[in-house]
Amino acid sequence: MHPAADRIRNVALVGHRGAGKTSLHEALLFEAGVTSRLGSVTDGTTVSDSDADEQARQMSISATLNSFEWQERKINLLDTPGEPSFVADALGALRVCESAVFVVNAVMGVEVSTSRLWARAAELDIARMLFVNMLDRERADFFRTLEQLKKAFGSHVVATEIPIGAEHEIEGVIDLVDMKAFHQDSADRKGFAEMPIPEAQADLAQEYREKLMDEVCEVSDALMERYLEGEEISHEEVVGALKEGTNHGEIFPVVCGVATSNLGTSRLLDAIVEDLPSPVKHGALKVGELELQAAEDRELFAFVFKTRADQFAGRINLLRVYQGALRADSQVLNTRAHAKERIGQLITFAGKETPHVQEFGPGDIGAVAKLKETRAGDWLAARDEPIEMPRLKLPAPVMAFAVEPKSRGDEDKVFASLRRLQEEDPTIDLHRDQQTGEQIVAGLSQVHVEVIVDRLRERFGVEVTLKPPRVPYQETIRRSATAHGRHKKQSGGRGQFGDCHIEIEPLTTGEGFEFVDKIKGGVIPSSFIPAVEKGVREAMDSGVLAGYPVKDVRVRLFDGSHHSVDSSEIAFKMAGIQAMKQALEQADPVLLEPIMLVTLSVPEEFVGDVIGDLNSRRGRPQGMEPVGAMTEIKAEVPMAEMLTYAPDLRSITGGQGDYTLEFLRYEEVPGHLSQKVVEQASDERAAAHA
Ligand SMILES: Nc1nc2c(ncn2[C@@H]2O[C@H](COP(=O)(O)OP(=O)(O)O)[C@@H](O)[C@H]2O)c(=O)[nH]1
Ligand SMILES: [Mg+2]
Repeated sequence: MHPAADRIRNVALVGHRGAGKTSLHEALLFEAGVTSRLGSVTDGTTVSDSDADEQARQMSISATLNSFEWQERKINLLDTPGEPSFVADALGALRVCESAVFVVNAVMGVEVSTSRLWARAAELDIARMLFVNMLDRERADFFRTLEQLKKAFGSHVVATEIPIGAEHEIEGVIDLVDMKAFHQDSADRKGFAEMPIPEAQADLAQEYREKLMDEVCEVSDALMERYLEGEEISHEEVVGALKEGTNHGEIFPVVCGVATSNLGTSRLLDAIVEDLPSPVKHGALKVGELELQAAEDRELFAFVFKTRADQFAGRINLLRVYQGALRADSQVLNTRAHAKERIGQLITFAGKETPHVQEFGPGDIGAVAKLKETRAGDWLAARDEPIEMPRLKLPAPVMAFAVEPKSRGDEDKVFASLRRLQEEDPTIDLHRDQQTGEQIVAGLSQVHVEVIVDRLRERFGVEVTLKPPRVPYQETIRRSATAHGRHKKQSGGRGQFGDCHIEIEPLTTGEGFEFVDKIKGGVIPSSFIPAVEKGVREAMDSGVLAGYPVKDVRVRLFDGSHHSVDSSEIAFKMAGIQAMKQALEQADPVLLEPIMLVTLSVPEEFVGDVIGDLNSRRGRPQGMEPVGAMTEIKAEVPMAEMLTYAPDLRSITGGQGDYTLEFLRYEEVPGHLSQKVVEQASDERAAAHA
């Protein structure tokens, strides 16, 4: 019916943007016979990156799943985006796989995302293998890259093959386990034929064979002893130890090739099957009290790791079965919504085809369409069991834009479509601007938000314009002050009366808000005190300087009075607002701005220009270090100076620089700049009321 769990390999292709993951994914599908032609990223003809925006930008934005057979195993292969703005999909994919193949560019070596994703894979404790790609390129160097990898990820990174030839003369590889050489039969660009180890490389091969054996024998003491005594270690023993070591993160095998000419891919497929663990071998998944085992005879638990919204096809959920089996035409429970879901068809992906299957067994990964409630992060189970996957640590959305529909009346459609895109991308934040009422879309970067706009158009047919991002300023106070608020109205019948005295004082940054009730003798009845607090909070939503939210203030309510007939909640709330506004005016209010940590990766020759530019943006460089062929620069820069940085960095570095932003903290805006923000806010208010 479905493949046995020990015959499944779930593998994520991860790495820095441009290392060749999508091309490798394409080559693996071609090699496995899923497709009959090798597509290319430059022509926009690959199976993965099939979205129009991915083709236009020549970069992967979503994870793509394809399933196929190799050596009687089922491989579920996930191509993932390397661009940091779309890291959610890469992390989501890593989480449901036992293993990852890190794709590394043999010219650039270890890059920023390579290291970051490595750290996440280590946290998730998954088996890792590396594919050194682009050996055909000028200045590509397998051995230099290997040394870099060892330096970055430790001595357990070890080559199981080395290339024959280099750059445009790359021909094939030497397998260090069997000490056999293979070259590509260039006629059909498929498969590998055995050849004698070239004379000139015999010594080199022997040297690297020994390095491999040193690592492999470390896996078991018994093996090491025999190895040191010069005993023969059999092929089976080497393969067994390699697999054991890889599964436990004690060995990280390195293979190599050229994705775009399908060189080395059949050997990579062999290595995936032989060295990487199956769901059974990798062991149970502990989630809270539950221990999920990839076993047939247990009840179903399947985790939805990705949702894709589509105007026509509806919602497609990608899921991983951890235990039991998921059947077509069955009923399961969504444990978050506590609701039944009808499972219709089960879908797999194989190139352009989407064959349906009757069942996904334990350990398998596949898709299901048209579920009502279910979305990424949910569990589908046989019964309503409280189960929650630990949350992914994702970067915070720091780049906000206001979106406006191009045609009036499309507001609801825009919002509904944004909501659906948010379902598939947890790093999107949607909210309304308190002051302007504008719909704000925040993402991880400018490119991220631009992609969201493209998707609104392509998938939902709505056109929007982006307005320059706004900085989420805040306000706070620098000293204490007291104030009196009194709301009194006498108009005919019953009047209104509320009266309060408050004192406010600064809290340390990040403490937020504290309300202390110091009323004695019931001068304000306790039933009205929450109303005063409500008023105070409302006044804090929009500060007295420029209308930004007020933070880090303690408010002490210490006196007041009431009237037995005329007092009401609304009257005390009004008094609270009044008192707070007055108090803020007198407490030396200041404007705060978000400070970001910007991490840049640029070629060395641009470092000077990039730092100079950061200085002109009030940036404070924090350090610099070489990472592979690039230099990584860290600097603290106010968000206000980084709003449209992407095109500037692109022009400084000729498109070769990358950056990410991370929120650090709020800091006071320098006086002259603060004045500008205050003036701008008052102009905007004037315009809104005109
Ligand atoms: N010469 C050469 N180019 C490659 C190779 N692999 C990928 N490329 C090219 O490098 C670019 C980035 O590849 P892509 O697969 O999109 O990288 P990804 O971002 O890791 O998915 C594309 O233009 C590919 O055609 C390779 O092995 N050799
Ligand atoms: Mg890609």
